[in-house]
Amino acid sequence: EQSDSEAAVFTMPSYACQRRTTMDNKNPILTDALSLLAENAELSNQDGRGVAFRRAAAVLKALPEAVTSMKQLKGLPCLGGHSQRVIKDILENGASDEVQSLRQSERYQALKVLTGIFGVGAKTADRWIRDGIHTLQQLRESGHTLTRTQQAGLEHYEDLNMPVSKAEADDISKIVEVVVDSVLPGSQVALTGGFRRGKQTGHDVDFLITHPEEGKEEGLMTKVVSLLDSKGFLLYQQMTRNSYVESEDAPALASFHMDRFERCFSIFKLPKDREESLKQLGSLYPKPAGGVCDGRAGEVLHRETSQSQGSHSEVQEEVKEPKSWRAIRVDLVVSPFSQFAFAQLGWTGSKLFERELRRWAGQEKRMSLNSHALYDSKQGKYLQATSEEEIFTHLGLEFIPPSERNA
Ligand code: TTP
Ligand code: MN
Ligand code: MN
Ligand code: MN
Repeated sequence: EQSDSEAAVFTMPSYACQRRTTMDNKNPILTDALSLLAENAELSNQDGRGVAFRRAAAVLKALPEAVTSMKQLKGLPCLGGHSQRVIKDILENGASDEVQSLRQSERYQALKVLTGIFGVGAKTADRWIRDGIHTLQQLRESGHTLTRTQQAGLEHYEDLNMPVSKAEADDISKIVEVVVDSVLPGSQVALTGGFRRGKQTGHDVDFLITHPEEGKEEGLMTKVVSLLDSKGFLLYQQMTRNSYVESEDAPALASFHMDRFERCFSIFKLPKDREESLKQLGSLYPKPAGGVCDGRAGEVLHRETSQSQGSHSEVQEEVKEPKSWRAIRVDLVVSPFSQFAFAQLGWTGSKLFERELRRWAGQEKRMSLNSHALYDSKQGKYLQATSEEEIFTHLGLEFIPPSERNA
């Protein structure tokens, strides 16, 4: 029997990018509570408080075992008074009153519902709530003008709020690979974001696309998106241009932190039946003889199609057929090959891990890191890298693989 005085006292470095955080969280009740406080702060435009709660949650996510007593925490960084109070409440009473009442509050629930619409952020949701709008029904009846993005978000609300499975992410990967390869043979498509960190579900699927010959990737996004669209795979798409130019001088901070790749925020229309995806790819698949084929696309053909079995045997005229597809958020990013390592590091996440990497770079190394480049202010020059490992080395950090960036 371990008494309080014998329980291990934890220690850890203060930046999340100095720690290994797997998906195996030993303190989910504590971290859920702190994450909810963080989310509420973010939704209330209190970003500073939000980050503080995110950092506290991340410290607990990195612990090797469950916390049993407050004494174990005294050597840990990033645990402010408020976070400690919440942890103490949960350890002593099994729950935090503050978190419970927040979770049940009308305002929090309305914020969740409204920001659950693709294209609606905290500011918009807050404005609507002040206009008395708390539900989707009230929003629809309000006559508020919605952006094109918000209209799509509202239309596909249910699907987009259903977690994306790894199997669905893999199905979309195949489609994107076939389409990208047919537009520009030799291109590389990499799954990034949460799925690269080993998550089993996500709110979207993130892809990074490049080509080993620098410059060949220019204009690629437009072609990929129009081919996806013409094959019937897109319900919505919003493209933005690449405007990143490396400057000889120290980059202006504001613009340096903005991501400037060719990118596309989209909503995919994924057939539930995988055979249907193949039919939709049509002549792109299988590859015409002599075309470049890396063999991976071939897997699509041999996948199980259990969902489709028997679904066409009986047609009842009066019963509405269940929807044969599902809407899924997909982010596509095109990166020049020379920036690919930075793009990969910047888009793999987690968001807190990214934020901490940039904070480490600035505060500890006088460097600026973004998804394009690493600038060293002391040497007055950009540092090149062809792998994530090299970037960690430039930053004086031990390499942390994607599966351990779940801060
Ligand atoms: P997300 O897709 O939002 O998050 P995620 O993949 O970690 O988790 P989820 O399952 O909820 O999808 O973002 C992925 C990474 O992309 C994140 O580390 C931040 C980065 N990113 C940018 O660099 N620029 C951007 O404009 C956006 C939206 C994300
Ligand atoms: Mn994602
Ligand atoms: Mn997300
Ligand atoms: Mn994303």
